[in-house]
Amino acid sequence: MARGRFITLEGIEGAGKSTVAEELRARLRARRHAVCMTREPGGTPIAERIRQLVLERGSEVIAAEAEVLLMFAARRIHVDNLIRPALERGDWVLCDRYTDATRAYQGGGRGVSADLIESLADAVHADIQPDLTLLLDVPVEVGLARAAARRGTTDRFESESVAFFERVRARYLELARAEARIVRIDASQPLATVVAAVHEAVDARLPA
Ligand code: Z5A
Repeated sequence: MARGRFITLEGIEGAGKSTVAEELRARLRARRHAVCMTREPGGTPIAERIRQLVLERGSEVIAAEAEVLLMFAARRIHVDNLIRPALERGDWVLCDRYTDATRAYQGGGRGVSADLIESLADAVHADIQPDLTLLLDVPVEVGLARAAARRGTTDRFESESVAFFERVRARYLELARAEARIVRIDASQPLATVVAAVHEAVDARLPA
């Protein structure tokens, strides 16, 4: 059995990752691929418990380095229990956020050193790298307005400043310039145009 394909979706909040992932899943299924859709932090019962810890707002300080360690702990559990087995069975895995989110949020947003993040990435999932990353890029004000229109309460990230999200977006754009695996898509366009660009990128990079 050939290894499946691993596609990650990235971007600031409200960029449209979950919406686009659903559209992509439907298209891949119509092409008879087995698809496993998942998200980070989370994706397995224990990793989802870590997600809750890291997103909920509380009185205890969670230092940026502690946040990085929690993200990678959840990621290792997710990789071992869900992502690697799915790829080994030949599934296409669609993951809403992965290590680029740590690079952008903890690295760009919070200033954690790239050396620490890269050494953890190497230790945690050296053998599991995305085949393709779709960076849904929107101006911060667009992403935040979309997210605010839909939201109930705010979590630890959603309550961050505009300046924080500008740093996150800037790091994502730097990563896209540096890595051929990452395709930047202008996600401020109408949804149908964004979805068409995503399908085109997948067809071009990962031909059946
Ligand atoms: N995080 C981290 O810090 N480090 C890490 O390593 C990882 C994560 C893995 C998880 O949040 C938080 O964890 C995240 C980063 C941090 N926090 N933030 N910010 P999440 O992934 O659960 O939540 P999110 O990224 O904030 O998701 P979101 O707000 O749901 O965004 P989205 O999935 O990209 O957007 P959406 O739900 O598909 O769309 C939002 C709305 O816009 C919705 O009403 C859509 O109908 C609408 N939409 C979508 N596309 C369009 C277009 N093209 N036009 C108009 N309207 C649109």
